[in-house]
Amino acid sequence: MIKLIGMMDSPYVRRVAVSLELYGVAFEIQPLSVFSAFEEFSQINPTVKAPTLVLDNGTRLMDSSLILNYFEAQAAPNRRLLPTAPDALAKDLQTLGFILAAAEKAVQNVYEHNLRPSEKQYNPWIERITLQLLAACQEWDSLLGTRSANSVADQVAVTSTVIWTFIQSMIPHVVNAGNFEEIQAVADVFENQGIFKKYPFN
Ligand SMILES: N[C@@H](CCC(=O)N[C@@H](CS)C(=O)NCC(=O)O)C(=O)O
Repeated sequence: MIKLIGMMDSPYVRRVAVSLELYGVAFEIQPLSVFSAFEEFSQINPTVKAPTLVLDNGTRLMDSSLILNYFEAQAAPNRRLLPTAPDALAKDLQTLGFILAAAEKAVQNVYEHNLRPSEKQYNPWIERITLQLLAACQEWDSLLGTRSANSVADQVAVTSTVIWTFIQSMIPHVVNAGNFEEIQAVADVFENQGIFKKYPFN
């Protein structure tokens, strides 16, 4: 059975779990923390990056987008989460790029505050990543505003929802939800759906 290694407090792990459900792929989760289970995790993947996905033949995939590429490539047409037409695909990849940039900057912000002692924090760096995070959210919100409302989950909806929930759970004081109505509206629709509830952020 395919194994997904990582915990649902990682939006990248959650993104893969929800997507695998939507693809109809059977998998089991091994909920190892990249921090408290470092040793055990490193025996599966010495770089200790979540998500790590282990295929039945032992091949280890990592980086959520690479993992999803693998499954998107073999999804039946009615299960695909990305369009195939080049223009529509480019549009969705553009949106995903801004969402993932926001995710990266949000995770950097969380690590900066949670992993580094307060006397060692470097404010110019925090200011830089905050500017980048807010710029990414602005682009992300505008691009969502150009899509027609849809309650059928695709990759943009999945990624937008899990990253937004992560940001609003971890650093709501940095990213004011009231300024990003389109992103909030998408999250409100999808967090109420069964597949997202099956893999709650925690
Ligand atoms: N670009 C990667 C990011 C994955 C990532 O940074 N995961 C975090 C958990 S949220 C992690 O592995 N942190 C431990 C570390 O970087 O040492 C992806 O899309 O999978």
